[in-house]
Amino acid sequence: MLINLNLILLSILLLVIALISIYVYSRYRKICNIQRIKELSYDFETVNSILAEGKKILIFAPHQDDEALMCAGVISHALNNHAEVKIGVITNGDKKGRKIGLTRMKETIKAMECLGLDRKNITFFGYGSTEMDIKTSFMYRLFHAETETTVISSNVGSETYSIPDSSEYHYHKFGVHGSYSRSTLRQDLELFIKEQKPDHIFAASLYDIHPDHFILYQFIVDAIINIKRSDHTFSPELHEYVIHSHDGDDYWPLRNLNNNSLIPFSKPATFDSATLLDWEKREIFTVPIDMQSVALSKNKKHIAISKYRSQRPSGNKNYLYSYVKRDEIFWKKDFSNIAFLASVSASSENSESDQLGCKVIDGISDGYPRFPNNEWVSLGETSGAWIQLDWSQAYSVSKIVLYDRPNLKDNILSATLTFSDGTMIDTGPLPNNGSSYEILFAPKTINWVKLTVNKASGENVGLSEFEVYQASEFQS
Ligand SMILES: [Ca+2]
Ligand SMILES: [Ca+2]
Repeated sequence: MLINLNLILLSILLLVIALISIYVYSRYRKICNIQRIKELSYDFETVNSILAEGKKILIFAPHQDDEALMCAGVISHALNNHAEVKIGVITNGDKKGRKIGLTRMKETIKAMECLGLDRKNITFFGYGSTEMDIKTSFMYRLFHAETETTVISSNVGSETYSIPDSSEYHYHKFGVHGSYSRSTLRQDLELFIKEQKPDHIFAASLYDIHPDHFILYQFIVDAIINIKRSDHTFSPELHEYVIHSHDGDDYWPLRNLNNNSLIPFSKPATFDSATLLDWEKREIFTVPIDMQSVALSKNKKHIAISKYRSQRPSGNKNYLYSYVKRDEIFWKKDFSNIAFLASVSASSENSESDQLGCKVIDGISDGYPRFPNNEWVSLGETSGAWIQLDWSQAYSVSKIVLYDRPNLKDNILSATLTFSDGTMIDTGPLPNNGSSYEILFAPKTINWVKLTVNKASGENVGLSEFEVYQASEFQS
């Protein structure tokens, strides 16, 4: 009897030891797996270097939800790293009426709270919003209004507004609602950006097909350049993101498959034909681990997007949730370009079609046919045409980037850069499609540079952009 009892106790003891061993082993495997996944799959190097502690991050959203669709990961990473995050929501998303606009503002606040961003870091600007049709686009009509002060009406009114307990930026600054004119938006944007003095600005791309998006990009670029002209030290990096690609929302972003691992954003089929961006040069921001969960009910970005209830995130074949991806992607623009501080003269310019010499320093390196008013076009000139940048002070420079007119007829085949110190550099043919042509050289101290065309094809030679960069202080 005693032997039997000892045997039973021994068996129970062995069983307990076996169960504990299995438990410890499974925990150990799980920890090892997590560590292996972290080591192998999650590269946060780019993200952490940009969204670093103390950096000022400013995110512009054309409509309420854009801040989460392509920047939820950015916001979360930045907050984790103790960077400063501010969000500016420009339109009220009120194409279907004022009531829905007010609802959408509250949805942004809820979604951002999910990411840990305090309400006080969200600013509503209170401008109008429209469907994608360019002719009726509020931002497009504002940008192309007859004068700076011409007032444009949206679907619901002609002045800025916000939710009752939180005034919009213009009212907050001036005590009155701002009338919808180009000068009012310019004033609001410049004042806001000056106040924030961001190191990094995130904004919808020039190549996003929604007019409210790509026009806002142009307003923001104008604002940055204007600020830089009065404060030369202001050199933020602009990171542009695409929400609505030329593929159309039915096709891009690719919808996520159930029970599958999250995929990265794929290249839109129309990307190379519709944009001058280089897919291979995109910045890849891997989203934080809590946004990588395939169990979407636990995925932090999925949860944040679910707060935009008025946009029916579960409807439309899960369109909005298709922005829950393994990464968020951007293209970087560097505003340390000192050409913005120069005055421009040219051998001739087409003033009738607003294709002036100064368009080589407007921050937009594109032209006809997509953006005809953002390039310099000479009046019937080829070889012999010239354009010159003059500064009121001398700079030590070591890099120039030139952009040919993007049309395939007009092309600079060779040119000479002449510098104020008497030196010269010959260029080869510029890429005909308007992509960048970079010239690096030993630092030279100059106060003007002139590009003279030696040989060209086409009838009206020109440039879409002319960038000049200072030598790094470590160069000699
Ligand atoms: Ca330009
Ligand atoms: Ca060309």
